[in-house]
Amino acid sequence: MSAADGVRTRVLALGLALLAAGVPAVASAAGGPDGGQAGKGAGRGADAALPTVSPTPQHAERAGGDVRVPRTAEIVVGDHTDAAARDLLTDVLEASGVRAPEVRDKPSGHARLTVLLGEATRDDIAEALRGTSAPDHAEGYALRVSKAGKGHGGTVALGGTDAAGQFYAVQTLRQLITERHGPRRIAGAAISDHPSMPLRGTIEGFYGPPWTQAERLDHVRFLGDTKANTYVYAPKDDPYHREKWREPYPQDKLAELGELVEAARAHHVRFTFAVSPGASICYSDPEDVKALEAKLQSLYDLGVRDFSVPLDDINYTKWNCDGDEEKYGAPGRAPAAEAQADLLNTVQRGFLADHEGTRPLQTVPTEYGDLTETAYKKTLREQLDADVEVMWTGTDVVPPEITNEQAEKASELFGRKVFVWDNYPVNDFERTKGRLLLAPYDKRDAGLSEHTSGLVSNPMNQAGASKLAVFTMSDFSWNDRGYDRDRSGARAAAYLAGGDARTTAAVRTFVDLNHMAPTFGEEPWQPQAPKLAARLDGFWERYADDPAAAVRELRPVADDIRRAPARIRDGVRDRYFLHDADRWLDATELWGEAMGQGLRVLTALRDGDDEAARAARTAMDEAAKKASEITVDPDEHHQVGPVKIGDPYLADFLTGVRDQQDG
Ligand code: LTM
Repeated sequence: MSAADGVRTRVLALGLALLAAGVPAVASAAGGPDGGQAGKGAGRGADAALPTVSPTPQHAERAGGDVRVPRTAEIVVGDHTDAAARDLLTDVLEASGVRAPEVRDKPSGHARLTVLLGEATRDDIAEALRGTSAPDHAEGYALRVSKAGKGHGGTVALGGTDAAGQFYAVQTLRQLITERHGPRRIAGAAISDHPSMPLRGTIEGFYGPPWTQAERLDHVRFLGDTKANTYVYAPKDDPYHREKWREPYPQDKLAELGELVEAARAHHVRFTFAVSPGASICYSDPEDVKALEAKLQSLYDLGVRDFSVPLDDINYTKWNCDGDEEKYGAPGRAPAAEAQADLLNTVQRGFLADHEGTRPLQTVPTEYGDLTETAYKKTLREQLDADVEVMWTGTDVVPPEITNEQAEKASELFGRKVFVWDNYPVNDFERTKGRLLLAPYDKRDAGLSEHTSGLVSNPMNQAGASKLAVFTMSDFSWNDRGYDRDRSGARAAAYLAGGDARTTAAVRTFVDLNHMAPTFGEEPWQPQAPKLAARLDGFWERYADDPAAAVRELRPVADDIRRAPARIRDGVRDRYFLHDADRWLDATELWGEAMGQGLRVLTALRDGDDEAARAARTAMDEAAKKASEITVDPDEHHQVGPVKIGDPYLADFLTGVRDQQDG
């Protein structure tokens, strides 16, 4: 089995788990431009709500009753049917119980289910779309499910504006198939959809242990599932990306990159190769420019068509060679920008212009995290080729918020719409020590799509654990105006849980305990454990008032925490997530145990049973001690330290119990 096959198999494993369990049925177009409520309630009829689709479609509505998924079906393709979309469709139908769907270039006329896949303008597709229009927008699609007369069968039309649009139409269809009440059914939907932002996805741009090849292969498949189209390869600790940027990749590494490029393509993800020469380049030396282009060429030869030359985290007020001083003058912000613009323009106007199929160059300027006008930004704005995409992290590098006003200002400063590199959920900086960052995306203005060219997440050292946050970021970048943080967070948990309700609830408990997102400053931009904090808020007052009731009310919270790890280990099929979360799951179980024992202490004290109180206290302290001794794996985490769970709330609660006992 090839790696690409392996990736496809995993698509099935996860997508199918979701299909098998059925996705929660709620209105899918809420908040979209049309704001349409898709239906009235759960069920199968023409009046029922549609299943939730993520990312939220721009426009979705009920078009009729559900269509039952039969044992046999035909996929009708044409000259312009996208191969990746066709393969995914085959997988989706097979996973829904169709035996070996037949791929044909004309319908036989007696299939129970016919799925038309291709460009939206193809005659048969246009007719079957019955007025559901494919938006005139890159990567857009139209989808319509029509029931055949009084029978059980029907037709599904999947029409893309382009090849990616076809793939996304199938990703939507995957989520319209449910089996909530008997046989699997396709919801009778009419959807017209397109992304709000042209560039969406992730940049592996953190310090510390880079992802493994297996994690990256899994990740590009995941990005495809969330309709994200970009993965930027920029791991700071790949020596050939930064320090040894002049040196070619060794053959084995090149082979891995080639495999990744193919896998990304199979999921409509643009593998974007980044090489970061800024720490040692001599801008004025033609040999250095040649070395850079040779590196890009080696990746072009593997099929890469998207490139980036990041210039972040370098000293730009000193030159690396005398030649630069001769050419650009004494070091300073403006000369640095001039030298950088020269280099980037050479790549854009020379190398990329000469290489077929390439898209505009991307860069990260050295000033990437503020909104101050400087000689550096002015020079870059005036001299950098207008086609080059410029990244910006938001204010303060790890921004507490990104507003439309800020993005507009950044775009003015750089003379183009900026491409947001959002440092979330990255956990390579001091304040993230011992943390997984799992909260849904938040505090980014609806409307950012009008001021930016795209959004990528800089994720955690842990690829699998990053999926929860990245899922919600993909949702935002596809449809920022339709984004709803709670709905998206719930969908992300359900995705990981394969649609199983109990596992989804356990994942959400775990997310709450790992909710805090620090900034570079003192104040976190996402609070820790908001649900737990709310449950503990006022507990001691309530306990003083009515101890039995207070303990009774808190008991399910402790039980949920203690049981969540086992449920997650049992119900989540994603081995990358389970691997990454392992130590945090261990700690969660122990904290849950400690909290439960703490409640026993309180009950025993109330009953005047000192012996039982002492025994529970010992068990509580032991569990808490074990939990606080668990540390991160230094091979997988840049910031080493004890793992953090629900801090400080859990530890504070135990302190409160001790105070009660010790008087
Ligand atoms: O954000 C940028 C452009 N550069 C670096 C990242 O590589 C790093 O992961 C984040 C978070 O520490 N901060 C940066 O400044």
